[in-house]
Amino acid sequence: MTMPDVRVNGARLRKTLEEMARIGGTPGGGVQRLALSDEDKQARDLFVRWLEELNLEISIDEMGNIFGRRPGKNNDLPPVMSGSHIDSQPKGGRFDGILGVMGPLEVLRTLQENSIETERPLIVVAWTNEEGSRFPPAMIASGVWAGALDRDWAYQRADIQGKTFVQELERIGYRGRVPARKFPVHAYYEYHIEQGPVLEREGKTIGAPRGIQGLHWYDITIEGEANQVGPTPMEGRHDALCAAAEMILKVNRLPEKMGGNMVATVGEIHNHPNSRNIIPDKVRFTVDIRSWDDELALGAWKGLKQDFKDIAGSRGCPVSIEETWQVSHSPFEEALVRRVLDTAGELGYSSLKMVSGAGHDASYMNQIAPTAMIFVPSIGGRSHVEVENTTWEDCEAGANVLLHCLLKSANEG
Ligand code: HGY
Ligand code: MN
Ligand code: MN
Repeated sequence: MTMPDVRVNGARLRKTLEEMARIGGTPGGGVQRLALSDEDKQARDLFVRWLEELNLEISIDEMGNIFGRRPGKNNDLPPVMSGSHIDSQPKGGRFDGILGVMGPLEVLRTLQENSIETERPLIVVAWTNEEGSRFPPAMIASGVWAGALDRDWAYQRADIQGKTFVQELERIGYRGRVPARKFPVHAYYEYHIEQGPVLEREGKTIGAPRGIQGLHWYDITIEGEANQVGPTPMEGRHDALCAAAEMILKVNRLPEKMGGNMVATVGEIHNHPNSRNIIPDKVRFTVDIRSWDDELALGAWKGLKQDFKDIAGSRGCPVSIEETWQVSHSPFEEALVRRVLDTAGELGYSSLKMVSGAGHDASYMNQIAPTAMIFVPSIGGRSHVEVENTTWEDCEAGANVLLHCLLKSANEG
């Protein structure tokens, strides 16, 4: 297939990323743009302004998802969509998510300035709260849009201060009236940094994940008995933090115990009353289990849950467990994955087929439409940290692959 001789404007893409990185920029060179925060609003406002400059049809749905639609020659055909997220982790990186929103924006700018029309409409989307750090779980808004999560359940998810998703969505002025409900999509591409070490280690420029591993999130609460640390004998204590410590080491040892390809992590913990001379009486922590093998992950969780109950019993510290969120592994449409690899080759970029260890909105889009992702290397394999970095050349390369994948999909009957 002859490729139109068009490429994105790498300098302009860099400029948009640098401008976005100033919103919520942190002293360590990262960003803090928590979902539905003032910084998220600021970045959303800028993104909407850029969409308006392209005369796109803009719609904001009841989960705050922002869609910018470019008409095609035949607007009765289902559109081709590409997007990711604007929100970040606390002290997160300058590329995670935002590259996948600025990339398709750059593609639309390139098509406009070259007066290139496509058969199908094209949509760029920014999904709300992909990270799930402030309002768990992750990918909550693409999950509601895809019909996998309930909107009212999502609305009531609360942050650590007890503020709900819907209150904050309302506060920043992005609670749209358009129903957050799926519509037919011909193909979905998500452009994203790899967030791992593989592409850099293999010396490849473009990654084409064959899918995303399954993600399981659990919330554990342990009750103990507070007391003065001095006079209280060790015997007979109900120390919630010691119970948690035993459980956390069980999580860490789980992948080795289960064998097979799995990761398990405790990333967040809250200790109460968190005073050095009071025995802790309440601890809450999170469990994140991921594997391509859903059965392995579910089996691992079953055993871990029993371990938690045994530890709680032995320490007289009752445990309560919320099975917060499970999304199965998402194998992408093989033909679209192939298209990413072929397009990279046609453009002269090296490429590698792989699996995504990180979760993405593409997990839910994969339930609605043929889906594929385009990865570019993360320097040092680092992400969700302020030093997250990707070369501008690789950002441009990935955007060129996205440009031509979108053109191919938007021009097929
Ligand atoms: O958890 C993830 O992998 C994504 O960053 N939400
Ligand atoms: Mn991301
Ligand atoms: Mn992330």
